[in-house]
Amino acid sequence: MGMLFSKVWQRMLGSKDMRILMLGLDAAGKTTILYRLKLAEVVMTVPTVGFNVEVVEYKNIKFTVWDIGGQDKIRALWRYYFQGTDGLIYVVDSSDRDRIQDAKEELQKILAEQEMEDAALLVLANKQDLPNAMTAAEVVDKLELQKLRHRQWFIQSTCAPTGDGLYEGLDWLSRTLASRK
Ligand SMILES: Nc1nc2c(ncn2[C@@H]2O[C@H](COP(=O)(O)OP(=O)(O)O)[C@@H](O)[C@H]2O)c(=O)[nH]1
Ligand SMILES: [Mg+2]
Repeated sequence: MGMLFSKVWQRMLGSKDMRILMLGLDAAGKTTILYRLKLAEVVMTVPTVGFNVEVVEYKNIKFTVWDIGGQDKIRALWRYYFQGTDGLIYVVDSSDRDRIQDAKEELQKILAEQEMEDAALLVLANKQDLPNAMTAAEVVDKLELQKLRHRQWFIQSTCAPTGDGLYEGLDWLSRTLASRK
């Protein structure tokens, strides 16, 4: 039912297909974002050996979502999903100072994949409502985003449950991808 709905949408509105990956450590807020974007009803969970992938098709956009971290053994499987990626949305729990280093390392590994060479990068510094949250500037620093070369990237502060910042972030991403055509 959900998939049919999205297929109809795709036919109506689909000009050029767009593939977006949304990744981040577990508990960063990815699933909450899907709900907030009212995309939850079109979420299809695809159980794969070792990890669950959430796939959402919205208009001409295909979102693919999974938790990264501690999966080096199955990393080879990721490549299948990396192919053809236009944009990467990387969600960070800004209050999780203990794991920001892990978040950085995982991001670097993803960006090093050849299939991700041209992907635009939107980092969501999520959980900004929590008192201990790192600012977006701190997240830029900890993830070493300034060091990125030949990559279009943007950081946006968000609070997933209220939706604050989400559309600003997606607006950047959609404009950036549209300007490439
Ligand atoms: N305070 C706060 N909690 C959040 C925010 N985003 C997500 N959460 C909570 O963090 C937990 C993990 O979120 P979830 O979306 O399941 O993370 P996922 O593992 O990345 O899919 C849930 O209890 C969410 O309600 C946020 O911006 N602020
Ligand atoms: Mg989730």
